[in-house]
Amino acid sequence: MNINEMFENGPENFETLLFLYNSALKKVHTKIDVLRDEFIHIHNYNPIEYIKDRIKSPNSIKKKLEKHKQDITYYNMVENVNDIAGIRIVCSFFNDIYRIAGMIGRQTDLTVLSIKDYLKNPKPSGYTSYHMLVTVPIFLSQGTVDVKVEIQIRTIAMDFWASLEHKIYYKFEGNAPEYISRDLKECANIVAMLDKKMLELNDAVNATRAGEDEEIEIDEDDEVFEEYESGVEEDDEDDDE
Ligand code: 0O2
Repeated sequence: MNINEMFENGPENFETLLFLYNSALKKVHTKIDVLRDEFIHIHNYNPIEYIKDRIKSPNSIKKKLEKHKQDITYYNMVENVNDIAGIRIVCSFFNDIYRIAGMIGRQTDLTVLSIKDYLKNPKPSGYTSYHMLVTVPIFLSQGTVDVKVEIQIRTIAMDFWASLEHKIYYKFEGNAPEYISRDLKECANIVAMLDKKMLELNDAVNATRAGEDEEIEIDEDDEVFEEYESGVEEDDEDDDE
């Protein structure tokens, strides 16, 4: 049951709406924290740099409805504004994005409504990120309601670009001169290159570490190991005498 069904034609006030979206945000945030902790526990590696969450401001909700030529009603907010509750997961490396998305997708109490993969298909602005629209069940005294949360997953470099691009465009109220859009697009290409390079470096370091670990792991042909083994045998012989 979604919010509009639960309240038969939409919630009666903004506070109810906020309460529901805040509850959903808390639940998904905790879920991601647990997945991160489990990942560290198993792999001794933290793929997440930081997590941010926010409830969309009333003004931004209004603007979005206006953009979609919708009346400003609670019903329409629930139905048509998908990112009232939003969580952003900022991870270290490009491949962590799909790893995290996979972990979220496998959560049986979340329903994935849609996925927008702006990594494979960047926006014309140069924007890259992985968006998942999910619903999470919130258990209330009069029943269970499914609340939408938008999850954005991106690297630190992508987040840096998106934050600054957002600020620059905001200043121009969407009417930035052509050279600004072109330069921002160019910056997005640099960000993509940076992410690729960082991933390659990380892979190279991991490969070297794996090699070192192999060396440390007892190599039975190793001279030191042979000496150690022969020493043990000698001791045993001594003991037998
Ligand atoms: P804010 O301030 O982050 O909340 P929709 O209007 O949601 O039905 P849309 O906009 O195509 O359709 O949805 P999409 O692609 O999932 O994008 C929603 C959010 O992604 C935006 O929310 C931004 O957070 C981010 N985003 C999308 N495109 C860009 C971009 O070109 N630059 C930057 N910096 N962010 C982008 P809001 O509500 O626009 O903004």
